Amino acid sequence: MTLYLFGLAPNGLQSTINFTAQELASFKESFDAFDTNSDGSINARELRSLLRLVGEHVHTKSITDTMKEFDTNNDQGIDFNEFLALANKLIKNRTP
Ligand SMILES: [Ca+2]
Ligand SMILES: [Ca+2]
Repeated sequence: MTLYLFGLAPNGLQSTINFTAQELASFKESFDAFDTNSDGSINARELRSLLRLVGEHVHTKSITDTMKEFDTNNDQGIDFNEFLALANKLIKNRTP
């Protein structure tokens, strides 16, 4: 089973992200694990531990940039939909 999610890209650009239900479930688990204060979104501090764990550079600038790039509704947090777009990018980086 594959789910198709549309409209996650910034600036209204349409993107297609294909994840299986199993992947989605594991992303939800990761999301909950990183959302340490359980407010339903990943803030800059939580994003920092996330990026560190996946081995991305963790300069303050890259945290800010990543936050800016994926926080499409500008509420200073990465909600689950925004997190999926981030996960999609991280996966693409790993498997060219
Ligand atoms: Ca949080
Ligand atoms: Ca957001």
